[in-house]
Amino acid sequence: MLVLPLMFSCSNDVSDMNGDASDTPEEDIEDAMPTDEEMDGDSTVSSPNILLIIADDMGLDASPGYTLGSTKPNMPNLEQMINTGLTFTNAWAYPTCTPTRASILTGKYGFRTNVLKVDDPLATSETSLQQYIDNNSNAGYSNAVIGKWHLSRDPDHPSAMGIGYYAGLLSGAVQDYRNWNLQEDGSTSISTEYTTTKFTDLAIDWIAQRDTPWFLWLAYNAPHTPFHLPPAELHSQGALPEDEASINANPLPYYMAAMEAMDTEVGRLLDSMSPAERENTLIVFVGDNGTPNQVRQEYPNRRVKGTVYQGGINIPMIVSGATVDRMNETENALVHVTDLFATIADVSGAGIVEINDSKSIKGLFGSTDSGIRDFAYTEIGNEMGGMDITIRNATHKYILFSNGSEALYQLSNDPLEDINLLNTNRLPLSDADSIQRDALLEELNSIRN
Ligand SMILES: [Ca+2]
Repeated sequence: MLVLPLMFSCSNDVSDMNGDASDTPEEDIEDAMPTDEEMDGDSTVSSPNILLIIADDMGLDASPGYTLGSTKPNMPNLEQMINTGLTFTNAWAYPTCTPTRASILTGKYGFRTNVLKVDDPLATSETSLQQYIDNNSNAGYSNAVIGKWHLSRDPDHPSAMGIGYYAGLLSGAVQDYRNWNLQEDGSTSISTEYTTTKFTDLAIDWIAQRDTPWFLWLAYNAPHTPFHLPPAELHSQGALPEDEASINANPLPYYMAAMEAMDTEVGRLLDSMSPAERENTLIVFVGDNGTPNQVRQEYPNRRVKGTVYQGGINIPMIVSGATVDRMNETENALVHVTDLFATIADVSGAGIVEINDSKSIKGLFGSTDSGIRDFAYTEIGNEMGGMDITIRNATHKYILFSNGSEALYQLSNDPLEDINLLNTNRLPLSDADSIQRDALLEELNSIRN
């Protein structure tokens, strides 16, 4: 009989819950010893540039390349990435911004870093992906983070985490996309440029100055709220009314417009690169969490951003460019945003394929036959110190909510989680479902203990 701890409490200090910049002492990253493998040993590409594009609150139902959702933005540049790359259908993130970003940056689940919900600050004692590459790759990568940080409000935090150049938005959102606090090199100014355009300009300028391989983490705050009408030349949604009542009455076209504007600007960024540089660049496009409730399409009400239901955690992930040989293919393997740490380190020649909670998915870029994960895990903390946690395998998904209630879904038949197999009117479980639940609980215990 499996024994599952029913309540996993977050150990967050209360003083850290309001998003200030205080550091919490944390366990250090466990050193994973790099092997002596040659850099790029299994690739024909030499030290590719790495462009990680993070979209903010772009759910699967709003993403080109995914069947869910009937209204899609016009995103020709993302569609080009899909047509020339690999689309992951079972990528999981955290349900909100901050823990997803922390898990990419550290390769660790949130329960290990105490970054479990929005505004939890990431301790500077953690080793960032950029520091890891600096310490373990001989390729001389330069790195930058441009755009939304949301891992601390301390202007010096990106630098303390080993980011070579940081410019963008420290906090989780702007009040106005055309009037916002721009942070650059530790100093703050007011920018009246459209954020998506400004982040793109900063990225173009930074890339143009590189003379070594580079890793750019480009985190747009689009299409996060506030819903708004972007500059007309950047989108195809037309001259929508801009008053708040109209936007609130029907936010979907504004949400679409913000994604289209992002895509237009991504196109401008890619066009700024020489053909050779672009060819030698791996592009990872990923959403940070699911769809906001106001603009959800097929997901049930309130089973969206902020929850561990599929609408909160199943996010778009598309890889294309250097090191990606599979063209216009979809991949159903289970992956987690935490895996981007090991994947990007692997691509950079750091000599690892697994570290902390992170497993490199680079093998999938060229081949279908690599089982990276039998299980995927994620979680979300709440203000009361509790957390909802979930784990899935190829067919089933188990959720343990902070109040102790449980759910089990057969995702392979029930992708929108209509039928909780643990509802009393459904019990007892079939033998087959029971075996799946036990396997999920066993793995959950293994992760958490
Ligand atoms: Ca987000």
